Amino acid sequence: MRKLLLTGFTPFGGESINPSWEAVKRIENIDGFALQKAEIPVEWDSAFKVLTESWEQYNPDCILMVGQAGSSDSVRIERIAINLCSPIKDNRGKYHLDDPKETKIDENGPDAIFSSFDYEKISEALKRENVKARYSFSAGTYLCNFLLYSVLNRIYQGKMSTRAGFIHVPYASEQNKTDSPSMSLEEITKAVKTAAKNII
Ligand code: PCA
Repeated sequence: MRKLLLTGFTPFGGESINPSWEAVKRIENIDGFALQKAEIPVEWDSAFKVLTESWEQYNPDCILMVGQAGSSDSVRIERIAINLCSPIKDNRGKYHLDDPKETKIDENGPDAIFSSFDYEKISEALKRENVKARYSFSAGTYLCNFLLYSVLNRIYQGKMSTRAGFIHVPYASEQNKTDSPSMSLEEITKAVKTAAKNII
């Protein structure tokens, strides 16, 4: 059986929940996969370390990371990660590398790396489940892009066969964001489960 590592993030930006982790938490099993989960802190210096610990311990065939994209009205299938971090403070009030300027994730790494999951299969499966979803060609320049780039770069540098990708989910309606689009946690959980099932 294939092994899947599924991750979501802790709350950030003053929120009390992060729908990405709430959805991951609710998923108990995925047909065809042995499932492992990790909650990733919204902290530049520990996010990738926490994911790597689970990676090394568990040696997954696939990694699906999930994050919240508050402004989005649909599930975003992230196709690419870039080697750049904006000077945005994390949950500890810190910048990437403590530098209040734009920084690279890996000084010697490629400018961008494509996700390696089966994005077409995921997109079609989400359509079948009537989940509003689209491709996205920018995961931003904050922790989500940082985590996706770090994972894809480790696979690339290590010539590993692990398949990895990222989906962004909207706010959960339970977060009561009256002026932003949202989806119910139930719908978001269905979306994450469907994406995970079709990752490969
Ligand atoms: N979303 C943020 C970081 C954590 C999360 O859930 C992002 O899009 O970068």
